[in-house]
Amino acid sequence: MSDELKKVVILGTGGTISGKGEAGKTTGYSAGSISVEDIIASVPGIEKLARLEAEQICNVASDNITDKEWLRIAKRINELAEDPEVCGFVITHGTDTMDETAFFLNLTVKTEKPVVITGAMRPATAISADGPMNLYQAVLTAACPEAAGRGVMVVFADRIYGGRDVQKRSTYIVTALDQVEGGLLGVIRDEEIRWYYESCRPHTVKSEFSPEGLEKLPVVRVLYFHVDCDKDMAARLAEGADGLVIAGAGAGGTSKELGKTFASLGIPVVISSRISSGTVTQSAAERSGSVAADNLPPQKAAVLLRLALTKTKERDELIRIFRTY
Ligand code: DAS
Repeated sequence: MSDELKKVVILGTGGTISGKGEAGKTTGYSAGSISVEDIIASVPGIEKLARLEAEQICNVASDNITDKEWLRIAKRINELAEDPEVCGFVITHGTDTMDETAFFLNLTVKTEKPVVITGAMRPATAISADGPMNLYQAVLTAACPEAAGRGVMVVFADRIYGGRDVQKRSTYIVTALDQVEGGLLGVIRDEEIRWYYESCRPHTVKSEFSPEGLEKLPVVRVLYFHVDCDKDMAARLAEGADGLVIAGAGAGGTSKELGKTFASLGIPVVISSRISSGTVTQSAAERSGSVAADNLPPQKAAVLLRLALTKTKERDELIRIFRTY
């Protein structure tokens, strides 16, 4: 290993990339069974890309990730970023909630050094596991000087996505991480990275949010609207919550009876769409005294609302925040 190589820190959190199961199979495995060191050891040639230092934050399926892990990862990256020897970060993570973690970190890490999240759709013990290639490409990206200042990225199946816009779009295919609208940040072919687009929404050092001083995040719940949705459901979910996100139909629609309850809940309500594509406008949200999620899907609107509520409960301020990020 050459001393001239840059240092990349890999933070392991679990997921299918660290999953073990019946040899060759892609289902019925246990996520979070292999350490981050062992995943690294399974990737041929990765040691030529960077000096790697591994830290195991946790080893869980990403459905078990909580605000505690988010805050821990953000604070740890902010601390390690001070080290001039460290040039970038990779986080190994389950794909189920990878899009939420990517957006949270995009808004809370305070460094221009590349932060790249990756994972896998097939466990390490499957035929043609995708984890090793994804990790190789993630380290390549984290060590790339041109990756600096692009916010938190997700590297998956040869593509580089922005943390704000990436979503999980399939339950099984190896290209499950994708985005619906907007451009790809870049693509990777062997050791070559081609850069294409950048989001114009502020992130990392330009974001007003910080993990410092926070031990937990406000409680936000999500109501998924459907035909015959109980009109009292919003009031039930609002009990003990700091904010509510509605996954409305179409451009944020709900029944009149349900919509009428939002203004009297006593907590901020953000309207998104269950379609996970396209925008909800503030004019539509205005009718129920709510805040529009813009083009954020419900789970990402919840991330932004939780962070926004660490600063304000004022509707005008929340409208500004959702227009900005
Ligand atoms: N087991 C799931 C998770 O940890 C799926 C995955 O990683 O692909 O999110």
